[in-house]
Amino acid sequence: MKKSQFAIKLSGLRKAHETLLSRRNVPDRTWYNGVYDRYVHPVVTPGHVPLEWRYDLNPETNPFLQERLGVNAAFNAGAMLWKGKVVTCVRVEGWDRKSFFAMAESPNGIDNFRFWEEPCVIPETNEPDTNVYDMRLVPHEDGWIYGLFCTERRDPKAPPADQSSAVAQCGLVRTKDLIDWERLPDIKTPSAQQRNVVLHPEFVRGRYALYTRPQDGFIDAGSGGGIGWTLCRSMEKAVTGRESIIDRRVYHTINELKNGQGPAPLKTEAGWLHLAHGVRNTAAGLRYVLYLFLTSLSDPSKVVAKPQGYFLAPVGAERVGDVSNVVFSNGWVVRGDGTVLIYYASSDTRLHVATSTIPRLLDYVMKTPSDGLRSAASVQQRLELIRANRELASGLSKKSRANQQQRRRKRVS
Ligand code: M1P
Repeated sequence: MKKSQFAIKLSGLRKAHETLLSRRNVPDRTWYNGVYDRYVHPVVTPGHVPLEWRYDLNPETNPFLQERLGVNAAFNAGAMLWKGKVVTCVRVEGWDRKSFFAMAESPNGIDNFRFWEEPCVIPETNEPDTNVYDMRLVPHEDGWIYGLFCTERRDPKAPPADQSSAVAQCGLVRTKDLIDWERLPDIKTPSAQQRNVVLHPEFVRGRYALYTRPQDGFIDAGSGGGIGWTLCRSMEKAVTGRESIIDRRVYHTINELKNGQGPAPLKTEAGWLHLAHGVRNTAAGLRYVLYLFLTSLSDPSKVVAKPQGYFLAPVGAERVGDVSNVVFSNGWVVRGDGTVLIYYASSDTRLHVATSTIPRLLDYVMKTPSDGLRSAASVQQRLELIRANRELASGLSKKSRANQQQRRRKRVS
């Protein structure tokens, strides 16, 4: 390619990139459920990743302006408020299948997400991570911001023919500025495998509290499995006690196969509000959806309300991607104006936002019936709703007939 053509091509790439980054995002008016709003565009995609991270921009060394280190996906992001902006710690996956973390910030949390100049540099331990992903960013009351993420290494016990078995554990970093990350030892729990480990943002009885997902293998059928809960004295050499299950997997529900805590819970007047993902089996493979539940303020391990079914499932284009039929969330924040920004990724490919408020979410969690676990119970729930609506409608029509009569009588007199 001639240098002049290179310059024209590069300027086109820059323009297209800027157009994507500055694109306004608006609520999707074709969607309504009263619980949350969806948005027309995803908030972060592989296309948002800076050109400098993907292309060698030197015409001498890259005369064809080829993409050298492509990005396959930008998804599952931790989130928090930072200096008046919303920051997300995005899982960026390269063409080489390895994930890494990169901060992207937005003034309103809905559009104009821009990556910081360089990705996060996460120090390794003596046992290097093969792959890292799904960071939960947790500002803890001890003053540190913690990043808990999944670290995967090849299973040392796997024979050479098996090149996919992994051991997953919870990697841990802490920071004060989201730039310098101090690596701490991986969290040690009694379980052979850990994913979706999340730090509770406050001390509980003077200890750090963790949500876990104990597993022996791919799924832990033995103990029943579910979202676990455990305490530990220190995050500097975190060794936890026994895990108890606070939200169990249940046959023929949205989380029959597995589930995991999403981001750290939000503190509300009514209790700790939790966002989690549930996984069920289908003939077409696994289906990941999001659900909410509420735990007690005095004991965050005690579930006090849990609506039946899912809160958010993939729709439309969200259904398709690298791992289709998946929504996953590890980040949400409450903006200064009370808006809850829920970051969810679709099909392991790109990141979206849904917005709501604490009163709307609490109304949903506390007034939606809990799971009846049987078809007959589901019919009863629906009958109650239908009959209450019928009564309401007949009450309203009686009232409006009475009002009409009253108006007529007034006219005559
Ligand atoms: O592919 C769907 C998700 O699978 C894993 O989540 P979990 O361990 O709960 O099944 C993770 O790899 C996650 O990143 C991914 O989105």
